[in-house]
Amino acid sequence: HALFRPIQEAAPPSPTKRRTKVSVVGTGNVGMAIAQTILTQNLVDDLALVDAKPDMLRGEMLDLQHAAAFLPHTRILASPDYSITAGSDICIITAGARQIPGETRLNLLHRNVALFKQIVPPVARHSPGALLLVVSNPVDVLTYIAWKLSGFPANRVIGSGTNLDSSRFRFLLADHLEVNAQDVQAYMVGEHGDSSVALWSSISVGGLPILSQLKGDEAAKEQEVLEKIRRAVVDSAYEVIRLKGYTSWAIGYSVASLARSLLRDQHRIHPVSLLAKGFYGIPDDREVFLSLPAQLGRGGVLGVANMQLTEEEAKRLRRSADTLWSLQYELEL
Ligand code: 6V0
Repeated sequence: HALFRPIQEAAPPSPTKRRTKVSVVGTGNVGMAIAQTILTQNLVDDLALVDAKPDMLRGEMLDLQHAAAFLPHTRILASPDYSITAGSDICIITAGARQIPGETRLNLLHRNVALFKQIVPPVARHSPGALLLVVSNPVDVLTYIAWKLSGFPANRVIGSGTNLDSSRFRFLLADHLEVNAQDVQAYMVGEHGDSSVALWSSISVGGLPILSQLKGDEAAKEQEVLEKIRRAVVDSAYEVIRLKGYTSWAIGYSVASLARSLLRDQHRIHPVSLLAKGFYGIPDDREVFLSLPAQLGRGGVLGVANMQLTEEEAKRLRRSADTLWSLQYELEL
């Protein structure tokens, strides 16, 4: 179409301007929530989707493309073939067997290790310089598996980990303290899910520490309320799954915020699953991925925050490391 006449002596586009690309492998509830949040936040030039179900995948691609008139200019691609992901900056893996009501995340492990053997090698081959961001559960073990199968350096393999647990924690604390969740600083670390560790001393609102200001009885009472909130965080995934069958919106926003920090080299702190050996007394021979507050940027994990943990908190982290290590020990890769 001659809708536009070319201008005289137009210079070709600058060869240094690269398109940013994110791929999402697994376009179920979680993958699509991540894809749609990334799209609305204008994070990438190209978004590639991969799934093992070609019809559903094409349907999802068309449905998103039909929203082009309302969205920033992003090219949306989809194929069951991994070549569609070539040259990605970030590959997000959400493919997996879904957690069924009442099933623990660890029960999913064996089903998902087999899937990762099909997924990770081609992803790594087509985007050798990418960051891998693992979301499928059990996320800490599967991030370890993705690290092993990809051969990538550990700083480029990240699990979404307790980033979501921490945002649930911040929401519930904000509700209890009647403040805005964005003003609440609070971290959950360790294993995503049932054994996650709440860092009580990390809780502050607008820079004001919560527990250290209270004394005696008051502090003990508040500690009791906080413990209830911690339990509610752990239960909340099960509750949402029981009520609607799966979780999607919060994990979508949570992973998109990780993608933003990574792509835009923001150096922001997020609790994510990373190779934790050597930190907080976890022995060097324990090659496990656990969530710790980390600084994220274009190179992946840039550093791990040096926090003051109580002996009890550090002990719980080490216990999780032992549990994960003994689980991983039995897996055949
Ligand atoms: P879903 O809706 O069943 O989607 C999974 C998708 O994976 C489906 O579309 C499948 O077709 C696809 N798939 C299966 N095998 C393959 C394969 N070999 N190659 C490509 N695609 C494949 O599940 P849902 O989206 O609800 O959950 C996905 C995963 O995310 C599960 O493991 C959840 O447990 C996990 N979550 C992790 C969270 C976290 O905080 N880390 C939070 C929520 C869910």
